[in-house]
Amino acid sequence: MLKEIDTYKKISGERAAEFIEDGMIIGLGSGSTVYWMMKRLGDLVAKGFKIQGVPSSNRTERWAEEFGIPLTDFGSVQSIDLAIDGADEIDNRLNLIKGGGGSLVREKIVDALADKLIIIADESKMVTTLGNFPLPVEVVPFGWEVTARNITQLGCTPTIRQKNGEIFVSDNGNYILDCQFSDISNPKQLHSSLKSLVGVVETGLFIDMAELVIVGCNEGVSIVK
Ligand code: ABF
Repeated sequence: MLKEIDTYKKISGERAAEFIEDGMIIGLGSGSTVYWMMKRLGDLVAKGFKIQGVPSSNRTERWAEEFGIPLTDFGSVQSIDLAIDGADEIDNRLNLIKGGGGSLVREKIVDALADKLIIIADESKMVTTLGNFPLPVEVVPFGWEVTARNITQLGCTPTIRQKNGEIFVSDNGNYILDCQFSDISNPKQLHSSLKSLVGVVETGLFIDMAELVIVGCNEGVSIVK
């Protein structure tokens, strides 16, 4: 039996699959909400839809195999028709914090190439101002302590992400600093300040990228544009 929040994720993910058309190249995001979209996409493929997916994480790639979704890569495709991805926070301008799952770099590369980006999420992800969720920042392992200290100067407390007592390593072999700001009132400026620091690979701020958000809630879904 699914918990309420998981039901919201499921209905959001399943609804997103309705935007997929035969013949599309689909950017496959990451996370538990994306799982439900991919399950539905697997049904469409089984019905004969000729779809190719570009995965944004190793976990997504494994789910694609499980659901029989054919995959392609950037060497073979020039563009992506539609990307569908999850998020950790979404503000009312549809700016996002992503990267809670640790795949922010690949997600950003996939999502940025897409003609259209749909975000799927349960209602708890909707916020007025970003920043309650610690901002994930991917950094190169070499000298990460220096990079962390430089990030602190921007007004936050960075924490090196750990998993099972070890430093978490991203799909790209990098580390992630989870950066707690009091709030993020100017996401564009913060993103650009972070990106200017040596050692920073990418931030989890996805600005002006999402076209619409499908929010799973008690009433079903609501679409935010
Ligand atoms: C990914 O999945 C991440 O950017 C984000 O951290 C997460 C969303 O989580 P979920 O769908 O599991 O709630 O898209």
